[in-house]
Amino acid sequence: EDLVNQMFDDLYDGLKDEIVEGTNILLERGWTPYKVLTEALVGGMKIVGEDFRDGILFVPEVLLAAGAMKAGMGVLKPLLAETGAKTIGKMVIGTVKGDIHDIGKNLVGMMMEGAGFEIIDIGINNPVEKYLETLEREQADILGMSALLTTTMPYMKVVIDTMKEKGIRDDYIVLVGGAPLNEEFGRAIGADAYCRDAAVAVETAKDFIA
Ligand code: B1M
Repeated sequence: EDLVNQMFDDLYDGLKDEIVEGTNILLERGWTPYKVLTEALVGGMKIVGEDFRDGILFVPEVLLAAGAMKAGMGVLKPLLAETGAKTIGKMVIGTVKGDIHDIGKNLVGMMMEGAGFEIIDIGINNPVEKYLETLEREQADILGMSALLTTTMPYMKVVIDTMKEKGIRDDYIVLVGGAPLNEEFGRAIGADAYCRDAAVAVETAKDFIA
């Protein structure tokens, strides 16, 4: 699709209004919100990520791209929310300490909400205390942690180890995700599951809750 390629360019250039417009046009053409999300927005962000890695794009440009991506996600959010679905579980989700990446986490939250979960989003840069106090206060079923940096992903183990020390590890389903993680890492730190993407997070959460 020409429009999708145009949206890749617009996301790359951080053009919010154009991304909102492109998102709406794809929806009008009958694309499902999920397809717009994964193929146009996440697809575009992948290109941004590659050029960021290769030193072609820098933080200010990537921030603009992230802003445009969020604007597109804003259009899709209400559409992904299933109407009238009763709550099937409660999840506390946040990005770990030292890490400010939040797009993936937000996306997981959106999709989980759409599938009928209640989401308590505690944002970015979360110390272990914040996770634990929120889990307890909210009487949540699931803890979701996100990390995008190889330097911050070990913090997930700090959180899980602290839960073990306090004897509350098994009170919760612990799901982890983020681009640098994998299945093996999830197992090694004692999470219940590693979730490759938002759709997998939804399916995994449903399996555990059932
Ligand atoms: Co950053 N950054 N960044 N960045 N950034 C990466 C992660 C990087 C891979 C880029 C690169 O070099 N190619 C690299 C990390 C390298 C490494 O660790 N080895 C990197 C770096 C180095 C940095 C800085 C250190 C750069 C600097 O300052 N020199 C800095 C760190 C700041 C910090 O956190 N302390 C930094 C900053 C930033 C911006 C602020 C500019 C911006 C973030 C804006 C924001 O989030 N609001 C940014 C961005 C946008 C990226 C890339 C380009 C895109 C990330 C993204 O949003 N992807 C990223 C490149 C990449 O990932 N390839 C990069 C789209 C999103 C939908 O995917 O987050 O993977 P993702 O989420 C997926 C799955 O992973 C999964 O589901 C999601 C949806 O399918 N998932 C979960 C994620 N969390 C989950 C939680 C779950 C379940 C599934 O819980 C149950």
